[in-house]
Amino acid sequence: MLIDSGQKTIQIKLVFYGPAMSGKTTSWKYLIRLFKKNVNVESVSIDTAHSANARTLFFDFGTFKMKVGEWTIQLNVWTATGQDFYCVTRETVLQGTDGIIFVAESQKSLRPENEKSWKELQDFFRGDLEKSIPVTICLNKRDLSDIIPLGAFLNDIQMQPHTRVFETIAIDGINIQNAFLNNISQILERNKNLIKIKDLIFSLPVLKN
Ligand SMILES: Nc1nc2c(ncn2[C@@H]2O[C@H](COP(=O)(O)OP(=O)(O)OP(=O)(O)O)[C@@H](O)[C@H]2O)c(=O)[nH]1
Ligand SMILES: [Mg+2]
Repeated sequence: MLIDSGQKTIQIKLVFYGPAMSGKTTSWKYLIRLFKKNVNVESVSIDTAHSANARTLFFDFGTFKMKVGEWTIQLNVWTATGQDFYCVTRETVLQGTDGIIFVAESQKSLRPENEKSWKELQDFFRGDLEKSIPVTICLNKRDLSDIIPLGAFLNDIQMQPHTRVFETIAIDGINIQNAFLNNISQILERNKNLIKIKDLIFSLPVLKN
């Protein structure tokens, strides 16, 4: 997080992370559309060259500026690629991030992929992930039929009690904004001594669909 008290600007970095094809780019695109619709938000977005089948090659990146009172919050939002061929890029994308949204797969057949990706993420943070950084989980694709029950998922992914799980449908934007705001609120809460503007946490705008 970068805080410029003179300019009254706070920069926050957030990364969508998770197994291949779980819906990271779809969630990110939904947020981009949402922010672009909102008149108070300036935004720029880049999705890096996607392969022919629309897989993310390296990352997607978007930046949004929102006015909250007299402060400007600049949100820099990235997605990491889930493709193992490009796994070296994942750690780079995570550098200096303030928060992580872990987008998990709901399809039963892909259950081990969640555990693998979650373990990789834990390893990047030497097992200290949720202590060092706010994490929010999206259990995505809840619209599909053969899906992992929430209870079974919670059993697979051993997370800290303070980490929240949202059941999402990224293609329809269901719960994506809630997961996003949960992560941003945790980031602001953790840094409240630095920011000294508690009200900020409670005044994040909820954008209209
Ligand atoms: N049914 C359903 N399909 C979804 C949902 N979210 C994403 N998808 C589909 O899943 C596929 C992969 O979505 P992406 O957003 O590209 O996944 P990703 O995690 O960015 O994939 P990589 O960048 O390759 O790791 C696409 O065909 C999406 O349309 C969802 O909530 N429900
Ligand atoms: Mg992607």
